[in-house]
Amino acid sequence: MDLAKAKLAADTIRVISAEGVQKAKSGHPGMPMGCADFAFTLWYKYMRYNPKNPAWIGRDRFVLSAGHGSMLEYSLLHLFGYGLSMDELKNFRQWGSKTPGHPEFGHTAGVDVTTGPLGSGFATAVGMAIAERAFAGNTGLDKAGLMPNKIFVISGDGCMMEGTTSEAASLAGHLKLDELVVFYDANDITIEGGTNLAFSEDVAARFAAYNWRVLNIANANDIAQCDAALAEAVKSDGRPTLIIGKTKIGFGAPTKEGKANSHGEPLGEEELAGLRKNLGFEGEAFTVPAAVYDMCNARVEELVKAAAQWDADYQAFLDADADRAAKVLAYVNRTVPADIEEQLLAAAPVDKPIASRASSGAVLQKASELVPALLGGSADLSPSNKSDIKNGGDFTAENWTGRNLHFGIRELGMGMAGNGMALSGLTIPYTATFFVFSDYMKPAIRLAALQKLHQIYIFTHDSFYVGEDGPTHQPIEQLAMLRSIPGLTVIRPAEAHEVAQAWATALKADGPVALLLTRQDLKPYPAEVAANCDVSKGAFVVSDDEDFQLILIATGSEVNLALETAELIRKEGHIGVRVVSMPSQELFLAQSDEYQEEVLPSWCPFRVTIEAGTTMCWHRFAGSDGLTIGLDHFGASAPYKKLAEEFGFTPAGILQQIEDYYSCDGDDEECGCGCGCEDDHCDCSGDCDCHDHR
Ligand SMILES: Cc1ncc(C[n+]2csc(CCOP(=O)(O)OP(=O)(O)O)c2C)c(N)n1
Ligand SMILES: [Mg+2]
Repeated sequence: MDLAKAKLAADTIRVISAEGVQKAKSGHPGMPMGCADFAFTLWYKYMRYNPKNPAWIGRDRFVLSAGHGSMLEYSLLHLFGYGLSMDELKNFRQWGSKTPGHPEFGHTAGVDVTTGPLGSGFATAVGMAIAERAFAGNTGLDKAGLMPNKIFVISGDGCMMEGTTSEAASLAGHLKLDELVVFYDANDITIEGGTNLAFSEDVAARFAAYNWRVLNIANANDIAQCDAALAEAVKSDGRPTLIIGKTKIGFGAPTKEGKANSHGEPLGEEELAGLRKNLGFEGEAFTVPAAVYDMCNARVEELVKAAAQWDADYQAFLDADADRAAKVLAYVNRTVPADIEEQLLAAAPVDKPIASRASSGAVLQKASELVPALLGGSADLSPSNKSDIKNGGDFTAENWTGRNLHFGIRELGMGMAGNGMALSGLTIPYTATFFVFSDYMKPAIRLAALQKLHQIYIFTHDSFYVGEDGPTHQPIEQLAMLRSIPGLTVIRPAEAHEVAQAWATALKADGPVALLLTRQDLKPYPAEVAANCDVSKGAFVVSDDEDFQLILIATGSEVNLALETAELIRKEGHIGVRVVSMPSQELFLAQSDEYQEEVLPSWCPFRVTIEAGTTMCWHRFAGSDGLTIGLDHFGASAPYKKLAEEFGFTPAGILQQIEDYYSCDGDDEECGCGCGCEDDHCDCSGDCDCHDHR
């Protein structure tokens, strides 16, 4: 590598990054300026990628965990042939640009992951490594030497401080994910000032304890030193690698270099002019010296050639063995058979009451047979989550073919790893824990939804019916939390048929899906009800009277309760009732207006929703006059049957709440109007439809 030219290229990145931020009047110039030397060296000499095919399977991955330094990535994408134009760089952070404030997967070609929440990129990279291993191990591509892929990460002080990094690093060290090479931009600066304000641990010792190899770069603003460290880093010693590089934030700026004020605001015209002068960039703004373009273009040519060679070798690998090829394609295409629903239904245990976590476990066995790309695990709760693939083997440092991951008690790390596994494009991951601990995964779930990542969450113990473990383990508000995340599909199946269909829907989805499953047994639908059940539509009728005047809408374990309540209402000679199972609000809302009207006709305002969780977000279906039955307080520690009684979750309890709400019973003598209600101010004729007169 011509060091002088490389230095010119790194300086170009600094200047363009600072100019982009200046023009946008917002952004983070300091990090790209400090990391330009390392990043350029990596992209120029070590990383394997194909700008002509950004999704190339044989590529190394680049993860900008310090996502605020997005101008660094955009400058690299511009220089290395991804077609990100200079106009886009000039349009940094503007409406409609390909250069948003933080890198966004699926928005800008070459961006392999959305980052911004610090630590998330680091932890996601661990999942990418896991998925690539699973793919390579299960297909034999590892033994053929065709998957030498590395995952390169650039992280900062913030990433090092975040808890998710600790979880992920611990797991990566345990699994000996030696394809991970993480650069730690140790500039000792964060927003509030020096890191000594809040951070004094020995990061090298910490990572060594995690079973990482730690390399140091005394001055990572020196390209030769970056080169030497990378040369070492790409030679595996069987452990993941952390390169701690000392840099100066805002390197090259006359007064702001090394200072927190270069972190997150434009340098200012004067300081920018000083930077340009210091680095010898005194022409037009946003200009790349021809020598830099030449250097990068030449490298791109080499990279494209190398990728073509890999493609040929890969094709030969596939051509040599049809079974092997089929297996590879099952991962690459994440193939799900067209008749998945029928096959899963046939595997569902529908002959006796069974907890939905257990029917899910049974269905998972079949699903894993049918979908090779499906693999996952739990945060130490697989016996409770029923999330093991029996006979799937354990995924370990030594066994890459295992389909059961053991994430350890690291829910957020697990969530982020799931994202990385989905981002790899090579697996359909699932992750599992008690539903209440989805709170610990929330930032990862949000990022999954934001990136439209196809993965499945198995959340069991989904309500106060958990029982004796008490309120810490009884989810209340988590349903509303999940439903509030745009793009996440939440499915709470009522029994085993619905569980099978929920899995089929989840496997066919194109974004994240959460399955909410019970600890307690649930009665299966009789065959005639099961025949009408269609989870993919989100809601459907499970019991109906021709002359129904009241609709009970329930999810999950409360569907049986609604059915029993309906029987009670009928028996006591009240009114005709319809019962609707609504396993997924999102899927129902995605149906046509006609279908929604068919299930919940607007002429019927008498609607009661029943769900063992917060009532928040149910008025949308109950209507403003409807009754929403749920739990708007924390649970308690007791056997679940006792809790159900106390909380009114029995047929009699539900009926009572309905009667209380629609309180007019037609024979109250105190009412002067003759309609039978208890309202002294009532002036209707008694056959009105108002709240007081139902
Ligand atoms: C989870 C999370 N918390 C807070 C922030 C806001 N934030 C953005 S950058 C930053 C400081 C990061 O410091 P460092 O990683 O050292 O970056 P540098 O200042 O060196 O560029 C903070 C707190 C964030 N992006 N993500
Ligand atoms: Mg820093």
